[in-house]
Amino acid sequence: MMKDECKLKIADCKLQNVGKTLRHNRRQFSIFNFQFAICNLLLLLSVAQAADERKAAIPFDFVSKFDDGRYGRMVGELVWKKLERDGGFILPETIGDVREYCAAHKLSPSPEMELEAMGKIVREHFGAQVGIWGSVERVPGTGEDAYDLTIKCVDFSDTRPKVHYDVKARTKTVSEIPHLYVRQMLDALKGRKPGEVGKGESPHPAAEPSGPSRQSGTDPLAAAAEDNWKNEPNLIAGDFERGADGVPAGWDKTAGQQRAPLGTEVRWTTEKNNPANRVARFVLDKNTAENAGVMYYSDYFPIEEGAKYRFQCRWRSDGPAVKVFVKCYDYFPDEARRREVYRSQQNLQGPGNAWNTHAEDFTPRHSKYAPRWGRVMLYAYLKPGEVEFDDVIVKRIVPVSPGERD
Ligand SMILES: [Ca+2]
Repeated sequence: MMKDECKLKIADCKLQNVGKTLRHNRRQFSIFNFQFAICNLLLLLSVAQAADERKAAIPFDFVSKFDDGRYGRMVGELVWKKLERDGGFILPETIGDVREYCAAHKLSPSPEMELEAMGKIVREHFGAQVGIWGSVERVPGTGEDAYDLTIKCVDFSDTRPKVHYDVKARTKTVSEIPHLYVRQMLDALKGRKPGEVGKGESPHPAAEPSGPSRQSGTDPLAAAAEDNWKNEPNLIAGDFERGADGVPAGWDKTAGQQRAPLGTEVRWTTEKNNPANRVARFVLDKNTAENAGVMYYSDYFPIEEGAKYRFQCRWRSDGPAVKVFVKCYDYFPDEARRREVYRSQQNLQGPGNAWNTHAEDFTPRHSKYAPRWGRVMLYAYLKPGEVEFDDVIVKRIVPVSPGERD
């Protein structure tokens, strides 16, 4: 009985491996059904490989100790995307599959690992031939663009591994990672001369935007920022759904220049014509609109200097002009208080009497002080009328390095 269980486990393992190989070959073998899969494991493996002579390549998350692997995952993702666009290799469906498998089997590929051990991971665990791995660490005390980068790309098809690329470098700008080193690595792997254009590559890579942007289609780092935008927690309570005593959770008890209690210039109430949704409503008379306007603050939330954040909100105005300030503060012990050292001023534009969505990125910085907390100030002025705000979001979309931390 024990023996049978053991055999069953081994068979199960093999099946899982075949499943993995099949996934690698999904485009060619999507028509294979389970019935066929169980008929002969070995035959299937050889058929699959004979039908597709491309090698299987596994990009791993890069090590980045400085931020618990966040940046390393972005670089791994970047390599995966470039490989996919470049074509020519069988790839895991997502790098997330590689990540999960490594976590489940306690595998942590790093540049320090012996090639033999790495080959075992690539060949035996993933049934693949080529492994791409490395590390990316921020250089403390230098500008935000300096990283110590190690990239290794090795083909383990034969008993003697073939090293296609093994480079250690310190970057001058972040864009060198995709546009210089990952590109060189791909050229080396594909046996291209440097500068020969790969499939899906821009012939003028230097002209591509280097930083994350909302047009993430061409830049894998930007795509990682968009993933963070989806998955990171909101730093403020922005939906105005919860609260007590007429004050929404996560926001000030008072509003406006006179710091008046909520209920007049700013009201925590339901959306007009939609009692199921709660919003923050500003009500401006002519005098207030033409003078100080009305401002309303969120609570403080922690921020890190040098990280990139995205602010977003929905708003609707029947007259007043609308701005948002994300103000960031350092602590001044001599004054025993926080003081504003950075602000992102955002001018919201859109048709009147309609819900608009505004989104804008910002990176808190100060040459001398360290912005540590942020808070959102919603602001309306210029013309009398009413403004509703809802779904305010602030998320960190690109992490910061410890080189800039205290
Ligand atoms: Ca709401």
